[in-house]
Amino acid sequence: MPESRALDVVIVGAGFAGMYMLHRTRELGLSAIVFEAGSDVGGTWYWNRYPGARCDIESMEYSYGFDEDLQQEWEWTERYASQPEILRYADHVADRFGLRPHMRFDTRVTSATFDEAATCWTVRTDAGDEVSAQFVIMATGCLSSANMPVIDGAESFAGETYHTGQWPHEGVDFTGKRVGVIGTGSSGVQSIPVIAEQAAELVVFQRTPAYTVPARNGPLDPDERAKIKAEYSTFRATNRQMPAAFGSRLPASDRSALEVDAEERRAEYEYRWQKGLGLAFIGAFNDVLISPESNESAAEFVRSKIRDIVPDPEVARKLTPHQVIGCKRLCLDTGYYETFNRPNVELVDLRDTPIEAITPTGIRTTEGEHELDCIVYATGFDAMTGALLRIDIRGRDGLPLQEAWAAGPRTYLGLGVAGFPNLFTITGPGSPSVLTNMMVSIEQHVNWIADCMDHLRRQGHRTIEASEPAQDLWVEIVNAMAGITLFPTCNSWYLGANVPGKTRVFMPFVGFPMYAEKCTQVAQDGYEGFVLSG
Ligand code: NA7
Repeated sequence: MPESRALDVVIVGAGFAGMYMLHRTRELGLSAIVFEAGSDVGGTWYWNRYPGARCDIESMEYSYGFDEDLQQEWEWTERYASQPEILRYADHVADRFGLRPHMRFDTRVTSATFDEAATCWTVRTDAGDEVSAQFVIMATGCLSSANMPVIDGAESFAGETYHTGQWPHEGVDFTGKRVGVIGTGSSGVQSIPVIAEQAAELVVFQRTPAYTVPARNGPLDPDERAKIKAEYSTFRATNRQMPAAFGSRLPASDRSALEVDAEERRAEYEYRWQKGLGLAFIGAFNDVLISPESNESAAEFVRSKIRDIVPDPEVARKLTPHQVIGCKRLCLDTGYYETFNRPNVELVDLRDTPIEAITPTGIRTTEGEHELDCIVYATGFDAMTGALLRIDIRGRDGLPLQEAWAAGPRTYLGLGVAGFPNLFTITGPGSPSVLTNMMVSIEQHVNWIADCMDHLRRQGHRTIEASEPAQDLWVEIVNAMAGITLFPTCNSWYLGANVPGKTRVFMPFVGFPMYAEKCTQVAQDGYEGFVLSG
């Protein structure tokens, strides 16, 4: 039966953001519904079931910290959790906090329209629901709208095609198959070694070579796990003080890479490479993402590893990246570069030989045709704004969000948008989100939004809305922060540069602790920069 109720809150998305938002909303005694396009909870981890899918933040950190009993009872088994284990965790949380009765699955929100006279939103779905609510909270995820490249002849392919972000639930058996993978970001880097072991032949179509460091994943040491659990809340609090809200067991470096000699530099990179410290490889020195020379020293270290691992000089050359390391998100792998030493794996460098077309039997580059039974698109996402702009969101005076963001997303704190009262975005553009441990950013945003709704109720306000001047200034600050770093130097999805036609704007805010402090201050100052009314 389609819903036609009047509620306090509509939440869009049942990933980790939507789940916790629902929990907090219900704790406040507000009525709420979650609409979710998938058939169950989990968000990113519901959709990304490709072989080898795994989190690149350690499992003891990539989990909720809001409930002491929850964090004590859940036992992660691996250092970096696999997709199935994270999905089991999401399932456990949904059961434990009784969330599912308030969720509508297989239901995609199609529009949200602000009604000025009634000061409420009307939310419609593809299942015929029409719900009105005082607040709409977008928990739509940063990496949830698949990026499918437009390639000539793609529809003519007679074999099977898959996108890593929309993987079949029953899994895919590549045994005996000739498989082509397009894309070598995190999803390609994680899936390629696993597919290579199963497939008869694997052809990897690479446009930009990836920097990746070994995850050195393995079972979690029970002593280490117990040690963290013994002081979990302190551990979480220390992580929140880290620039990207994770990795506090390794103190942030206070040295420039240029301050030490070549031997010491190499030793530091080697230590992090051997220990499997993952994204913290970039944190070896405090200026790897700021100084081009420092960055080059880290990049060159990884390049030397590629030369060591891959004996064929031509393959090694093709695999070697030359962009700034960390500019595109660093990948964590298990045997990625080694995979290209296998006799059943071929690497096609699309910079030398671009794709001309997809044919009924394979992929044709300028060099000839590769015959394939399956094509895997590991081509990423329309990140951060894709899922929001797919919904027809209309604010004051019927202004479409698509129009308000025509020149790139504009928000205040990544939480609110001028002209769109009572609409919140969890980990929206303009907040640290994808540059951090997402679980920490999600909790920080959900707590802020819940406190804000509570404040409005208590003070008798009906609406809250970002002011234009505060938003303009915030957009400038986000850009200025990015400008200090090397992030804007490559065509990354942080900039929207991976999607043809998307406006090139650096979307996340660099630096979690400073951001979180600003949000707290804004709330303490009576939601400074927002207009409260009614
Ligand atoms: P990414 O990191 O955006 O990677 C997508 C890959 O697909 C990347 O190598 C792209 O090359 C490639 N790509 C995209 N379009 C094309 C076309 N048209 N032709 C050839 N190659 C193409 O997405 P992932 O899913 O791997 O990872 C996303 C995030 O998930 C990751 O950062 C982690 O946070 C988890 P390009 O680099 O654009 O040249």
